[in-house]
Formats: sequence, C-alpha cells, structure tokens
Amino acid sequence: MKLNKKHTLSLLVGLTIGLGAASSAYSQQSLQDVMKARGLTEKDLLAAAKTYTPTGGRDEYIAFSSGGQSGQVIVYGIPSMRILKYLAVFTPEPWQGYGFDDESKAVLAQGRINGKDINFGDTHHPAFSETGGEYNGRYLFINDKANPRMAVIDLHDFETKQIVVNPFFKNEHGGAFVTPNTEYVMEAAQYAAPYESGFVPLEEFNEKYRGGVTYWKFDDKIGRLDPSQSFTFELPPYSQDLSDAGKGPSMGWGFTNSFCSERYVGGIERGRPPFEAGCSQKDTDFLHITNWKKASELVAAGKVSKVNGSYLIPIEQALSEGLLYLVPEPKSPHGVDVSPDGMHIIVSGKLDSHAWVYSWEKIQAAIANNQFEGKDPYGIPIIALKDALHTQVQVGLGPLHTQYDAKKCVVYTSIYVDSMVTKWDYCEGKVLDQLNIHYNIGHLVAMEGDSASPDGKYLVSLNKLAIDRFNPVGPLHPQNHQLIDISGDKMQLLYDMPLPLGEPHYVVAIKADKLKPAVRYQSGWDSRGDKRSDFRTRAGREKVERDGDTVHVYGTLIRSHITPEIIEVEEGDTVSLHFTNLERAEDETHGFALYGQNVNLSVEPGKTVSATFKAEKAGVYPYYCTEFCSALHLEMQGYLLVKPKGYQAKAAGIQEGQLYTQADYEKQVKTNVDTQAVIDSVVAFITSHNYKDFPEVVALVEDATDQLGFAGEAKKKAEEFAAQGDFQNATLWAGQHWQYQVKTADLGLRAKTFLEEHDAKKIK
Ligand code: K7E
Ligand code: CUA
Repeated sequence: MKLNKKHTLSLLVGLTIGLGAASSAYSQQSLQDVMKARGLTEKDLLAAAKTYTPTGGRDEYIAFSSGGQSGQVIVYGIPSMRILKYLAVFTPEPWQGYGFDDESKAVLAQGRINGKDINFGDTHHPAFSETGGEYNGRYLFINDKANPRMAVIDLHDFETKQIVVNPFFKNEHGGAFVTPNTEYVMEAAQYAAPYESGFVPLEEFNEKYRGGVTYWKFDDKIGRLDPSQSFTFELPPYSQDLSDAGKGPSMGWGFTNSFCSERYVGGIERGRPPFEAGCSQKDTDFLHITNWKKASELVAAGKVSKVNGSYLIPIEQALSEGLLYLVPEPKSPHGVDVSPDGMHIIVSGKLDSHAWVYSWEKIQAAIANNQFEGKDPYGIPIIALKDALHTQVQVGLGPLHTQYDAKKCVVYTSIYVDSMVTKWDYCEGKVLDQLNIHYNIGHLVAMEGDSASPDGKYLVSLNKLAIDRFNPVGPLHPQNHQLIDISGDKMQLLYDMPLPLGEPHYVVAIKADKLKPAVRYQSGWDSRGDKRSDFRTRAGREKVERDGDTVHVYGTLIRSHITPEIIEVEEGDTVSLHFTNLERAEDETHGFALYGQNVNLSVEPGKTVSATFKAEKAGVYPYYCTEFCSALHLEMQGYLLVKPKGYQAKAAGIQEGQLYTQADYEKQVKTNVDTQAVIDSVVAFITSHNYKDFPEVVALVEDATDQLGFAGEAKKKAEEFAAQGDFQNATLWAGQHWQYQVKTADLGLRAKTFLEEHDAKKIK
C-alpha cells in the first residue's frame, strides 16, 4: 500500500480527532445463542473463561518450552496459551537475524564440533537460573541432546549469548538442571562413547566407552558459563538420563538416572538382538548420586587434573573421595525429580507401573554408615534399595516425569502408556486423581514446579501425539500441549494448544512479573557481546571507509531511510556493513535484506549489527527494510552497486524522473504548515499531561524530537534552494521536511494514545 501525502495527512488528522470515540456496537447475540451455534457446554464456557485473555491482557505465567529438533525455544503465556516468541538458539532463524549477522554467527560458531558448523540442535530441557532455589528470571539454559551442547539465553533481551560444547561426551540428555544458586548447570551424557575423538571399536565398550555428568560453572557476574572452571564426573557406560540437583538438606548433591545399565550393545545386522531387547533385561537400573559441592572444593584446591583442557574426575578419584554412589531404581527410568524441600527424590521407570520415592535422610545415613549392598563392575558402592526407599506407589503404565504442587506432598506424574496424569500423595503413598490426556504424555510442568516453592495452579501436559485433536495438516502433525487446572481437588482439562515447531520435551514456567525484559538497547549496542559495538554509528556520522580490499559501511536506520542509500564497491571487495538503529521507541525494529548475498538483519532499537560478505560478482543489489515500520516504509530502500574493476562513470549525474516548479514548492510548503499544526496540537496534549511519568512515552517524545530536529534542517535546505530559485531541490527538500514531520506526528500520536489509554493526568 502506498499512501499519497494527502491521504497520510488526513489519516493523521483523523486519528487525532477520532481517538476516544471507541465503538460500542457489540453484536446482539446472547451467550446462549453462541453456545447453541457452536455446540458449547457450560463446562466449555467455564474452561474458556479460565483461559480467555481479553485484548491487551497479559498472562500470569510465562512458559519456556524446548523446541525439540527445531533447536529453538518457544515462549508462551499461561493460561492464555498464546505463543509470544521463538528464541533462536542452536539453529539459524531469519526473523531475529540469528545466524545472518556477524555477531550471532559468532555465537553459533561457538557450537562447532570438530570444526564443523552444526546448524540444528535437539533441545530437551530448559532451566531457569535460581537464587536460593527460586527462579530469579535472569537466565535460561537449554541443552542439545544430539550434539552435546549447552546454551545460555539472557532474559534481559531473550537472546542466546553463549553455546558451549561438552569436552568429553558425544551425546547427552540430562541437562539443563541448575543447582539452587546457579552455581552449576548439570549436563549428563546419554549414549556412551569414548571420551577421545578418535575411533575406538565397540569390542572395547566396557573399558573405553564412558558416560558422565558435567557440572558447568556459571559466572553470574558476566552471565556466562565458564568452561575453565567446569568439571566432569567420569561415569560407567550406563546410558545416563535425566538429572536434578538437590536442595535444602540435599544441597550439594546431584542425582542422575540411567538406563541400559546392562551395557548392552545391539547390532541387528550382525545378528544380535536390538538395543531394546538387551537394554531392558535387568529389573533395576542405577540412580547416580554425585557430590558436586565437595568436587568443586577439590577443583578449587587444585586436586583435580585437566584432560584436554577440562577438569575430569576419574571414577577412582570420585570413589576415594566419597563423591559417587549408586542406588537401584525402577527398570528403564526416565524422570528424577527432587522435592521442593529437598527431602525426597521421585523416580519412575517406564517399564514399571510404580513411582519410587526415595528418602534423602535414609540415603545420607547409608552413606555416613558405609552401608552398601555391593559394588558395580567399576567399584562404585551400591546402596541397597531398602536402605533408600521411602515408598512405592502404583501410578499407571509407563510413568515418566513428576511435578510438585504448592500443596504439601501432592505431585503429578505423567503416565505415557495409559495417556493420563496421575495426581498422588508421595508422603502417604496414595493416588488422589487421574485425568486422561490426548495423547501419550511425555513431560508435564506445574507453575514454578522445579523451584523450592512451587505455585501449583496450572499444569501443562506435553503430549507426544496429537492424532485427531486438530484440523489435519498432512502426515506431520503438530504437538499438543494441554492446559489443566490443578487448583481444585479434581484436575480439569481447559485447553488444547497445537505447537508446530519440533517436539518439545520439557517446559519451565515462571511468574510473569519476575521477568524484566528491556524494550531497547543502549545506543550502539552489540547485544551478543553485551557491550557497546565498535561499529556503532550516530546520526550524521555515517561513513564508508576503505581498508585495503575491505569496505566498511557505518550506517544508520531510522524511519524511513537507510543511510547510506547508495553503496559503491568494486567486484572482489569484502563488504562489511554495520547498521545502528537510531530509534528509541518501543517495537520500532528495522530489518535489512540484501539481494543475492544471504544478508538479512534484525536491528532492534539501539542495536548495532554487522554483516560481512565478499562482493564477488559485479552487479546491482537492491536492499530494503523488512519491517513495516512507517507509512513510507517501502521507500526505506537502497542500492549496493558492485562495479566492474576499473569502471569509469559516464553519465553526468542521476537524471531526475520528475521536474518541479515554484507552484509545486509552494503546495508542499502549504502541506507542511498544515502538518505542523497537527504536530503542535499533539505536542500541546502531551506536554499538558504528566508524560514524564511514563518511560514509554518519554522514549517516544525523544524520538519525535530527533525527527523534528531533522525536519528543521530539511526545511532550512529547502528555503535556501528556494531563495536561489532552484525549485527542483527546494521541492525535494520540502518533501523531506514533510517526511520528518509525518514521523514526528506518528510518534506523537502514539504517545498521545498511550497517555489516554493509561489515564494520564493533566498537569496544567
Ligand atoms: Cu523427551 Cu526429558 Cu528428553 Cu522425557 S525427555 S518424555
Ligand atoms: Cu524500517 Cu521499514
């Protein structure tokens, strides 16, 4: 849509006088009519009322879901179940410019394996940073199962800041799980592999293949994992699975499941029964108990050696220092979940219909008394089940994961085979309620369910199959997250949400008011490096600099032009674009897309990003802003001209497509005078109210003042040309004057609307 000047102006004026006259013409239908027409029951209405969030409304909780093989994180609100954002983590994502600008490419490059770019991840378990066992809303961690990696997302701007590669594992699953003050982030291996990177035959599986659990040290001051201070427990080649960190009395300890403690290696093509047969022979597997507190003291005391630059605690050292124990656990276990008070640990085995509740007190006593029933083949002491178990409860077929309620002793366990949630009491050992879900639940999440003080209220079940729940969209179905009300005695199913982006494994949910995300960056900010960018550029300081074969373009973006609008280089040059978004207003992001060079940037207010590429082929490469940022957004454009080597310009200059007269100039001046009247009225409204009490409005006013400043300069140029009788340039500059005015008015009107909607007070 292209607006002509007159339309835009009348639109602005219309907006000014039209505000406040909101429509009240609601439809005449009654609630009963709608229920009848849509076949809704009273129960449906109740469920709808519990999830419906009126326009402009906010959610009480924000959920961060793993995005499975999309390598991303999905953010949605609870109870509305509205998707708010996809966070790019392990996978390039064009909307956020992730993997397209130099800064985020550097983050992805941290995740290379053996020098190879890995452009996807299989994300499983997100975890919030914690203080005293409570979510503090500052960071989110998430693991990659396929390529053993861990990522750090800063919740200040919801951007991925760091990816670390596990120094030993070739696969992992038991991460991210954080210790109560985010001292460490746990990451346990899954499929055993040799620690070295070379070939080791499967015949040496028992001797050379290993599992393990890495404790990544988190540096809270800089918000990054510190590989140099992280350490790994060497563990037997049992397939370690999920983990959880102890808290309260079990603080300082970590718990890690395993399956296939048979150490079976399949090989159908060699005539061997498959993994699934050999990995489910024994009646029990092993829960690994590791003392990270004591291990970190050994590391600090210089008593742990580094292997390939990383601290590794060999099994023998862990045993001699008393850091590692095993307890039998139900066959083929999946989840391990420590209770909010740190006193109990619940483990369910997929091939056992019981959930097993362990007592930390008993485990601690067994360790203190050196009371073991034997040792595994690697010499690790095994605590007898009877010396560790509090109770076993029959919860259903294929129990997986458990979440804790705000109500004491109450938990919810996902029952995969039976497709249901079982609510039960782990103190008394009895089932309280069961609810069918659709279909085949994996993880489940209760509000702040992993913290030391869960909120309860809602439960989301993450179902592995959707089957017939949604309109069909082909053989690949979306996932289904079901929202369940757990505030009463009986669970109530409220809502089905299709989730079409990979298979989410786990979700964590935090009280929304704990998150304090920014709406803009400090001017000239390198968001991935968390510092002022070396390439930041202020208004009026745009420049193009040649440095040998590299051409650096220091540009800016502001409604509605890209500076520079023409970039000239020679074929063979390396071009390094650096763009700073000069806007301060909320949600005023500009994009930058360039033909044929795989360059696509997202430049949020204040941000500086770069894109470097080789201009190999002479040609004309248009570029433009990809965000509909203003009425003249389509004119936010330019040309990269890649000239053949030694090219000499022939034409005397750009030929004007349109010639202007004095009458054109005067007409434009008249329009500008009218527009100024609109601006003045908006300014009068804003300044007569307490706008300084609203930071959002202050930012808009600052941006408007910038635009008005540019307008003044353009007006001066127009008048100078008019005085010389050059009405061509006078008209064009008067037109530019008007463009700045329109943007000033646009910002001003947004500020005015904001003040009206937030009941600003008159101050004069
Ligand atoms: Cu799919 Cu925790 Cu990786 Cu269970 S995980 S279902
Ligand atoms: Cu900036 Cu469109």
